[in-house]
Order: sequence, then C-alpha cells, then structure tokens
Amino acid sequence: MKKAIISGITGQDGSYLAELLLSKGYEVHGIMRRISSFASGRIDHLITSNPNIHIHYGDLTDALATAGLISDIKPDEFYNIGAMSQVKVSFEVPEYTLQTNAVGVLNVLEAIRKFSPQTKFYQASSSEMFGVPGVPAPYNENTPMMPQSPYGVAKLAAYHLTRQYRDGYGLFATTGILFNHESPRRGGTFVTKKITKAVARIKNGTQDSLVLGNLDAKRDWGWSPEFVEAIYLIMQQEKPDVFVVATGETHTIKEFVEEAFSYVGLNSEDYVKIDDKYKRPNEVPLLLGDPSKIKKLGWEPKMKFNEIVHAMMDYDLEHFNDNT
Ligand code: NAP
Ligand code: F7E
Repeated sequence: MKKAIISGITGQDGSYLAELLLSKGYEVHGIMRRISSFASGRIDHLITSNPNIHIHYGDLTDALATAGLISDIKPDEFYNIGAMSQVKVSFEVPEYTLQTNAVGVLNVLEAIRKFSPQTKFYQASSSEMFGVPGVPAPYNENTPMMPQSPYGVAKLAAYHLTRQYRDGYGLFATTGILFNHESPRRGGTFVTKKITKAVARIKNGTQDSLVLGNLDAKRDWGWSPEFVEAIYLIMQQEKPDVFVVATGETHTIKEFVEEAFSYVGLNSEDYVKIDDKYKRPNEVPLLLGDPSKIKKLGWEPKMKFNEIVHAMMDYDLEHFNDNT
C-alpha cells in the first residue's frame, strides 16, 4: 500500500485529492491545523468511513512537527497543498504568508532531503506567479514571472526552492502551475463562491445585494476535481518537471456574475454593488493558461465555464443557509 502525506487536506483541493488517493488504494496521512472550531468539514465523510485516512495535527510553519511526520511515516509521496491561499489577505498578513507559503515549503523539502530522500514531492504552484505587464497571454511554463502580491512572491520563492532541491539534491521535486479552479467546496471568500452563495441567498430572499471589487479582471477558471487528477498525474511521471494546468479559456468576473444571476432568472444589475475595499493594491488583470504540455500526458479539462457556474449554483441553491 502506497503512503502519501497531504498538507492542506482540509481545503478544497486537499479534500478532493484525499478522495482520489484513497480510491487508488493509498494510505493517506493528512496534516490539519489546530483551530478553535471544527476544520474538517470537507473530509469528515472520509474520516468516518475510511480506515486508510489518518489525520495529524501540524502546521507548515512548524519545522520540527513537519520533520517528525516525514521521518516517522517516510511517505512515498508528499503533496504540499497547504497554503495561505487568499491573495487579498496576503497584502494584510505578508509575513505570515511568506512563512507558510515559502519557508513552510523549505521546511518540507529539508525534512525530505534529510530524513526521507526517496519521497516524491509535489508543490502547489500558482498562476499568481505570473503578472508581467504587457506579456501576451496565454502563459506557459516558459512565460516570465513577476508576481503582484505577497502571495505570488511567496509561491515564486517556493517554486524556485522546489527547482533548486530537484537540481541540487536530485530529489523528485515536481510542480504544477495551476490556474484558478473552483467547485462547491471552494472557500467562501473567493470570488466565485462569494457570487454563487450570494445569488442563491438573493434568490431565496435571505440577502439583498452582492458587493464586489474589480469586475474587469479575467480568470481562467477550471474544475477542482479535474485539477487534482492533473496533480496526481504530474506526480506519477518518471521525472520531476513543471506543468501548467489550465483550461485555455478566460472570462471576466462580470461574466461569472451575469451567468450566475441569469441561471436563476435574475438581472445582476439590480443587485450588484461595488466597494473599493474588495480591490487590491496590485491586481493581475488577466490570467489565461496554455495547458499544451500537460495535455500531452493525456490530461484534458472537461468542465466548461457555464457548467462550472451552474454546478456551483445548484449546490448553493440547495445549501444557501450553510455557513461555508
Ligand atoms: P484552500 O481551500 O484555501 O486550502 C488551503 C489548505 O491549506 C487548508 O487545508 C488550510 O487549512 C491549509 N493551511 C493554511 N495555512 C496552513 C499552515 N500554516 N500549515 C498547514 N496548513 C495550512 O486552498 P485550495 O484552493 O484548496 O488550494 C490548494 C493549494 O493550491 C494552495 O497551496 C493554493 O495556494 C494553491 N493554488 C490554488 C489555486 C485555486 O484556484 N484553488 C490555484 C493555484 C494554486 P485550514 O483549513 O485550517 O485553513
Ligand atoms: O479573485 C476579483 C479579484 O480571490 C479573483 C486563489 O485560489 O487563484 C485564486 O486567486 C478575481 C480577482 O482568486 C472580488 O480582484 C472582484 O481579480 O477568487 P479570487 P485569485 O485572487 O485569482 C490563484 C490562481 C491562486 O493561486 C489563489 O490561491 O476576482 N474580485 N471582487 C474579487 N475577489 C474576491 N475574493 N472578492 C471580491 O469581492
């Protein structure tokens, strides 16, 4: 039985990845932070039904705890999915963001190098590492990077640490540069989930309006369950490498808003308000990825933009009162 550690198992991608690995017969070890409320909502259905999942308290900023887990478990694969993943929040907590998303990654790589060098390592890189003004889209593995947020800067540091441990120490340290990907399990502060939840509540009469920031930014939105399949595929290659994972299609926030409102027969102009507090000091105005390289491995994005909006809407129409 193969053993995998997943940091960030309580998040959107970590929960889908845990399902995928368990379905493939893995023993899955998840790292969960201790917080003052219950954090395991996305994986409770696995914890209560599957004896092959094991949860350990930890934190990427705690180098000793991370090293202890890696040296005890000596996993075949370590998926570093955990991160402070909110770009807007990274402007408010830049030091913590760097500690978790950059130094935290270093902690994992060092522990693998010292205590379990045969462990394969996956780093969750991000399209927020791009952002050079004027560089024509779509972006691929060779596009220059110039992040516009502390989040992106930290992810770029981690991307280079992954490369350096791959080249310098011969570790199987691999990475996917994932563009935005969504699902009903998306956290409520990200724009897609904020929109679908609000539209469901407006439709059901429990909310009056939807307040947003920049509606003109464009994002390449994919489907999280498909993107974790790409992560798994990247980890199964013979050699560690870098792969862009994207759909190759981009839409404005406004288009997402209009699609969600029209799905329930409402006009977005009657409900949407703009507040500058949701705008960022620096913005990446356009994200559009070129997934040609990973497509050569047989991966293909299937869910289309409209289908993603509708699937999230269907979920939120049913669960509009949930506190997620
Ligand atoms: P998410 O839902 O916010 O999940 C993040 C996970 O990281 C959660 O389990 C969170 O735990 C955990 N975490 C946060 N800080 C931590 C720390 N200090 N130590 C250990 N764990 C910590 O994010 P996601 O959308 O699944 O994204 C997964 C990964 O892909 C992240 O690294 C993100 O930066 C990256 N990424 C995401 C996208 C996207 O569009 N979704 C695109 C590119 C890259 P709690 O539950 O306790 O908060
Ligand atoms: O913002 C605009 C905002 O927070 C998308 C993370 O998974 O993908 C994600 O980062 C866009 C931005 O995601 C609101 O200005 C307008 O242009 O949903 P988001 P993100 O910042 O693109 C990347 C690839 C990651 O790696 C990250 O981990 O929407 N926007 N109004 C708004 N955004 C939010 N959150 N809230 C608003 O009210």
